[in-house]
Amino acid sequence: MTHIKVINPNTALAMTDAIGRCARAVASPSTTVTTVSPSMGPESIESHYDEALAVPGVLAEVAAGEREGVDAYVIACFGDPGLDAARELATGPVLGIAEAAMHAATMLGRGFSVVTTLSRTVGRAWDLAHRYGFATACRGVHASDIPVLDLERPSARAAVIRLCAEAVERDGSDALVLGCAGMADFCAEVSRATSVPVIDGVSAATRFAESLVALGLRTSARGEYAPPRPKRYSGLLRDFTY
Ligand code: 5HY
Repeated sequence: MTHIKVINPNTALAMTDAIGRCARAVASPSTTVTTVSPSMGPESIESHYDEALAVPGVLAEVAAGEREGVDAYVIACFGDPGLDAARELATGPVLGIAEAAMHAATMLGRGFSVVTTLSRTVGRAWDLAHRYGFATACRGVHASDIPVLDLERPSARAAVIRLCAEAVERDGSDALVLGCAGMADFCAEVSRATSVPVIDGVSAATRFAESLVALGLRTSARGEYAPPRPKRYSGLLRDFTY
């Protein structure tokens, strides 16, 4: 059995449940998927401040996963918060949904569009496209300006689907990346509205994580992702002493 821990870095439990359903829907029968929200953190992540304050919760869940014998992790937030730090703690692979979705998109088309939530998160999406080497393949990042926790509203869903179709036409792209874990279950409807491959990072990251484990591959313990050097952390972070 492979055990994948999917971490929703925000504390919105309804969203965590929806993310869990999407991950389990694509996972192999021989894979156990546990989906969690940390006990600390922002109810949604829509700014650099939110993202920074989501990281300790992500790292606490990875540290707990190492004690639980987890084989791989998925960070289910499109900013991939704490991805590098999590890789320093984890033995198994750690995948961010933005990274996984962008990789998948470039295997399916020459160029992709991203549809995300608030316009203030567009810069972060471009940062990640550059970081992951997809600055050219990413043809556009489009904000729906719908707050993360409003995505479950039917009107919001319809607006996102419309924007996805417009984005693909406007950018002339061949694939579409859903820029929020809260859009994970929009895939089928967006596919019908766009007729291009639509990638949800939660599903892509879950299957990629499974594949890396099946290949016997783990995060490198040498160099940048080597375990952090032991030291004291103080104040609210004293429990993070490594
Ligand atoms: C996400 N925020 O996937 C990101 C989306 C965003 O709480 N889950 C969040 O807007 O960056």
